[in-house]
Amino acid sequence: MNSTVLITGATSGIGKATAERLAIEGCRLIITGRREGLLLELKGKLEDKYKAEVLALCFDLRDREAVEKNLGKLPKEWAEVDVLVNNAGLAVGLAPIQEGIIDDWERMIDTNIKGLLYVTRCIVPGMAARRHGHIVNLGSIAGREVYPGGNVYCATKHAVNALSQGMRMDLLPYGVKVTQICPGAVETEFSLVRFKGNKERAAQVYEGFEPLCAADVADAIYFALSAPEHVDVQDLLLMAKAQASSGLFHKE
Ligand code: NDP
Ligand code: 8X3
Repeated sequence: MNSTVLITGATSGIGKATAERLAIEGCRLIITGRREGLLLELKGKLEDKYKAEVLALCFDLRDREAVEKNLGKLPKEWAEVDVLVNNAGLAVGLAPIQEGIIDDWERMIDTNIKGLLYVTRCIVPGMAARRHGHIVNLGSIAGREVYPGGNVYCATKHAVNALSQGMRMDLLPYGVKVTQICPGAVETEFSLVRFKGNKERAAQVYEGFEPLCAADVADAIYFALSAPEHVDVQDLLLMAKAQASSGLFHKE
């Protein structure tokens, strides 16, 4: 695949695994995240191990000015982005609505909805002008169902679901494909972030069954990206064999 791919949130989990998967496939990669050390470590690995061309951009995608500064005018040789993977996102807390922490709600809304929109607004006009491009949005089973305590996180992923459909409609005349990838439980830093660094609480989420791993999701993303040009994998829901719905697991 001879594509230039921008992946948000590549310092960990699904974004990192997708960067590696696409480097193996010969893509040029723009990787982003806030943790500069991890971003540069990944850049070095992709360059050394896979001989990939990599541009690493360190910024917080909740900061609109920072997004515009970094992505509004990419260096000339990186300006034509073929694929945008809107991956960066997080859940913070699992409190019932009446006990919710408003700062946590704002972190989720600002990252999962507003940050995704800021990035999309920078990158997609070029795709439309070139009549070519592919957007991959990381939705979730949490964008299809709601579970107790999931309130605001689920709302942000329902928003990603709506935005994916809206983007597809608006970009239809421009030949830009839009794919939503909706995983169930994937063992990444997701639960560590949700439970604010509590490793034991995070580990409990994945006890008793084999969850998806980040590479499983990266494979699904590659499947969508490698479909023939006339095919758009619009929506892909993938779960561990031991998960039937957001709250139903077969644990042993
Ligand atoms: P991780 O916590 O492992 O990775 C999240 C990534 O997002 C990190 O690279 C992080 O980078 C980046 N990120 C978070 N906030 C910001 C920010 N403000 N600015 C820039 N980058 C940010 O989680 P996952 O890999 O699991 O999650 C990736 C996506 O997949 C998310 O959208 C999540 O909602 C979704 N998802 C995850 C599932 C799961 O069970 N794990 C299931 C379904 C969907 P840094 O901290 O360096 O900024
Ligand atoms: C992450 C999966 O079910 O924890 O989006 O919300 S879930």
